Amino acid sequence: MRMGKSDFDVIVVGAGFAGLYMLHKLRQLGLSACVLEKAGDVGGTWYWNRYPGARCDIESVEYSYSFSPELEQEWQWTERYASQPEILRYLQHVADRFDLRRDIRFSTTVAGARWDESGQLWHVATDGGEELTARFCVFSTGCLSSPNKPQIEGLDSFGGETYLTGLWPHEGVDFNGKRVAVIGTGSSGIQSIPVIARQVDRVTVFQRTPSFVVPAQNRALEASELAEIRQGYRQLREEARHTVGGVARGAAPSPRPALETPPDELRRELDERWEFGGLGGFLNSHPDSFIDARAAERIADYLRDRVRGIVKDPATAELLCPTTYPVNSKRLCVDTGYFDTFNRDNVELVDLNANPIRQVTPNGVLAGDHVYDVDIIVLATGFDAMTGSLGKIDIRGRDNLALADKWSAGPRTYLGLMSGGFPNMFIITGPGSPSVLSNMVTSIEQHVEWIGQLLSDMAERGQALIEPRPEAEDVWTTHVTAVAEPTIFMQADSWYLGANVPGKPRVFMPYVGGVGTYRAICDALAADGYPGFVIDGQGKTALPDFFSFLRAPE
Ligand code: FAD
Ligand code: N01
Repeated sequence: MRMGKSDFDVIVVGAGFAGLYMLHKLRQLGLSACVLEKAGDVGGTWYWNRYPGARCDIESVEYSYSFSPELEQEWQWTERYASQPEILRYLQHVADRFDLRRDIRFSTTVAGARWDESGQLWHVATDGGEELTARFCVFSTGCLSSPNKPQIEGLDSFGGETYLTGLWPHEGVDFNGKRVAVIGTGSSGIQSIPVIARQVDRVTVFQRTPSFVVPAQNRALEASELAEIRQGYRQLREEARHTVGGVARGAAPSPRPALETPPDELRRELDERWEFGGLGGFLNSHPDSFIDARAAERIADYLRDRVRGIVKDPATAELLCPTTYPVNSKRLCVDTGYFDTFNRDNVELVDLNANPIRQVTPNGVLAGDHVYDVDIIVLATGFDAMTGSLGKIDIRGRDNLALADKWSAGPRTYLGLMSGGFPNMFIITGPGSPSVLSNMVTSIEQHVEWIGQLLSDMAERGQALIEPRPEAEDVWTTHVTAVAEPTIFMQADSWYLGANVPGKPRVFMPYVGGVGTYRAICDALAADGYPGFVIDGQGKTALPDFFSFLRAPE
């Protein structure tokens, strides 16, 4: 096999949680690596999403790296759910502590990546016209990193200020005394609206679909609590790696299905979960609620009653109650004071189902027959999830195959890690892996470590080239759809399904099989010599065995 000389062993695209750890891992393996990052610094999600109220919804002691026990012991989280500035400081600290910045080129957008068959290299082109080469290419471009600007007539002619939550200005926004429109009531809207409402003259919330929301119950972390967590940190992390959601500190699943629990008892149990707070309280509460819409409805009833108990105006409360999709079929939102915000005099809710936005005028928003004059429009309108950032890069594999063409009917991967026809190219938390259904740091670490192990095994065996077998990719893609099919995830117009982006194929993208199961599958494949992959033209053909891996774990 003829191999050209490359600038680097590996080029990594993106310097968020995934890219930073990938770089550190590659250095540990003795490989030369370069990270290309569009932003001016590290942080990814936490660099871009600086909107007021932004914070994580997985407890920070778990939404953090586990790869370095020293880092784990020395970093002091101040709150149960850290705010965006604190998470960004953490990632900057990681970059400094492991001296990562010297191999990262900031303010560099990757425009294209082309596989060179004769040289067996990736040619990676930047927006500045530079071309770099590497034997391997890792895309850690993020699942929620391509903000969705809605196509609303007149939006660009608005005379005031317009901000996307996912591209928030570094200098902040002065809301003092302003009239503000917030469009969108998913997680970003729900986190930002209460904070914005406290600063402005008036905020008008434009809601198309209400969200199911549970309280964060955020609080300062006591030193004694942190000390206790640190003592058992290794065990906690190990537990998390084998759970469904990548989280070990969440409330345990209920012993009985929701449908078999008497109503009073269910309410008491859900009250406890409400007091526990966060995603950890509700995510695994009743497994039957993920497969049976009637079970989901019982939990939905509880959450709607909570809304009615908080929001004083009954008509507003009803508008804030979701009724058109099952709870958990979209990502549950976690709030601090969201519903109570609607009891303020300076907050108004506009139901876009009754009064659709007709256009944005130079002075405000025309919805139904009413013009809402505003100074600022905040677009909390979400992301082109999982495939958005990859889709903006012209990625060409063997025979000039475009990834965008290959995925035109939906993403096709083996394990969410690789796609056939794109040799030596990896995706971290790609479609087909648990990814956005989990604590993403747990899933990122698992992918980085698995890729690291693979590269190390290949180096040891003198191997240079890897890609999935087409049959393996078919099996996996079918499996990802098959496990999602019977779940309530298929019953909502969610971004998991690409339903929020006009024209995007409707395919359930993340793997619902759970973090622990998925890890067991990946580990079993690695231990068995990577069946399903072609390595240097050779690969185990034992695809029937592959199915036993799908049945073995848990
Ligand atoms: P990102 O952090 O998205 O980083 C990707 C990087 O790639 C970005 O810096 C981007 O600039 C860069 N990039 C993309 N395209 C290019 C290109 N063409 N050229 C160069 N660079 C490029 N997950 C959880 O598990 N728990 C949470 O509590 C949680 N909270 C969240 C809150 C918000 C507001 C959002 C938006 C997401 C949240 N997530 C959460 C998901 C979050 O995205 C992940 O947890 C994690 O931060 C992803 O890290 P990453 O490195 O994979 O991707
Ligand atoms: O985006 P979303 P997000 N006109 O897609 C509305 C993570 N995250 O940024 O549902 C009017 O959930 C849209 O309405 P509808 C987390 O994984 C986590 O809030 O399409 N409205 C919806 O209400 C999350 O799931 C945190 O009818 C329009 C909203 O905009 C993911 O990121 C915080 C519209 C978009 O909601 C995405 O969350 C933030 C239009 N043209 C993000 N277009 C944490 O809490 C869209 N909408 C940790």
